[in-house]
Amino acid sequence: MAGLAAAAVAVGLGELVAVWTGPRSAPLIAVGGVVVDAVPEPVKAFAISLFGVYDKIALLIGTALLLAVFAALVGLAARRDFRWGVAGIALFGLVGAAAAVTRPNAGPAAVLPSLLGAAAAVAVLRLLLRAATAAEGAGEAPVIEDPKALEAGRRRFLRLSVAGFGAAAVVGFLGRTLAARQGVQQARGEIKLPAPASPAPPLPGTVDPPVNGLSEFVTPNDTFYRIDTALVVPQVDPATWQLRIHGRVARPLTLTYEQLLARPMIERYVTLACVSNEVGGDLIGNARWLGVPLKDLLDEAGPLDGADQVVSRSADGWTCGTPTAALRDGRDAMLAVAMNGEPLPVEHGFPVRMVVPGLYGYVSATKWVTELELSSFADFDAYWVRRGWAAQGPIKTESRIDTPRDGGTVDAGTVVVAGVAWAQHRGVTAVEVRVDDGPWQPADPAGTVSPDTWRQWTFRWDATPGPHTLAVRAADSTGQVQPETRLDPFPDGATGWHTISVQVR
Ligand SMILES: Nc1nc2c(c(=O)[nH]1)N[C@H]1C(S)=C(S)[C@@H](COP(=O)(O)O)O[C@H]1N2
Ligand SMILES: [Mo]
Repeated sequence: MAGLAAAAVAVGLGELVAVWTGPRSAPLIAVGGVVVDAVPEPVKAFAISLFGVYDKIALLIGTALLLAVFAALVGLAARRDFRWGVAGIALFGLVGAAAAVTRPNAGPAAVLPSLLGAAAAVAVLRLLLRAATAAEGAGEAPVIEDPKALEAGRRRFLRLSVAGFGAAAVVGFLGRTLAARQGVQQARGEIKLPAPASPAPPLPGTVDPPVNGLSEFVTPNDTFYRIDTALVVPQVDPATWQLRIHGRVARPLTLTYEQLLARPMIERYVTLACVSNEVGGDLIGNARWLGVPLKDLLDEAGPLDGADQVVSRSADGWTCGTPTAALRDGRDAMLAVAMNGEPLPVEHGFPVRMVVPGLYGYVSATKWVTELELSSFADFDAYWVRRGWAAQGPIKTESRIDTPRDGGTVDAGTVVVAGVAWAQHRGVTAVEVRVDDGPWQPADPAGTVSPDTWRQWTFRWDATPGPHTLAVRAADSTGQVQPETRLDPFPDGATGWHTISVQVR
């Protein structure tokens, strides 16, 4: 109990100190961040398949549980000899401090939350163990024979322990509250978005076939998938935000948020997709983005010969490598400031992120972006490339059945099968559906506004009673038909036909 209370105080105080030293220096977040960066691919894939988008919460709970076990052991050892307690806590404090100070962009002050937390933990452990010794009459203290005094001692120990947990909760909560006040929601609310110089095309009604269970053409911000390595969402103040374009360029330049907003903006529908998306998965969404064309900015900076990779960095030190050619070949690659008519949601990269049609997010879609360094593929491997993912990440042609649901039951007769297909920047030209072992039959691709978005599709199926399988495949404007071969997402995106089973009654 004494060990647990001491650890709780350390973590709580760490949260409070991290208000000044930065949220990523808090002990649990710092250690969790090191784990995120270090776990091998199979473990990560397993964790994501088990916990999905709750993988980060699961990691933090796991880290806290391990800490709790260790803290209880330290408490037990300290009862024998207090020096064990000091050593155990010091070890943990040092692990936290080392994790915090080695996080990207961390200053020396990042060690403080863990070290001050550890110091407080030693004091709490000392206090509680004294109380426990007095209560038990163990060790050097005289044995208390009086049962009443023994009971009073126990109560005192319990009271002190509860006070310890309470104090931990209060300082931890205070830290979290103060940190939230440093957040950027208010600044985000005050932003006036400029009108686009080149607006998005109006959406024809035909982009959204009226079928229950079919994904909407435009994904609302609050249900848009979120994938990143950030255990705490970076809070980047637009008032101090700057983008540096440097490296292998003739004319390095720096832009403020105000300068960015003053430039002519384009507005486009672009479908983002994650390379980790399984066949049939939902790590994909389509939004209307407002931003400054990256081509113009790069032309101003003047990339030098051989600068074939643009390395972008985020406020929290994540890195991404994008082919320079993809940013200058005329596609609508942009530094986006708005998503579906609102300033970017904080978890989707506020104040500025990259959006590049046709490339998976890990090689193109840097959120909270602060830096573009012109480099080369030979010179630099970005975050996921270092972990074995492909350096080049063009999005593969894929398709998905949204309705009926896999494993569902439908009534015999005409069933509208519907879903989405995508081949960003090439464009989906045809979709086909196969029932059981029958022939491939053409589905109806819905309306579209650009090759950079997904395309909904429908297929009228004359369903007969019994069990059936349905498969879908798409073709893109290059004439390529989506291959049957099932490949896992690692290392450059999944392939294979989405196939579902339905029962017709
Ligand atoms: N700063 C930062 N940007 C990032 C990432 C990240 O981990 N950190 N993940 C990328 C990946 S893998 C994807 S798929 C997209 C997802 O963007 P979204 O969360 O807005 O859907 O963001 C990209 N941008
Ligand atoms: Mo991703």
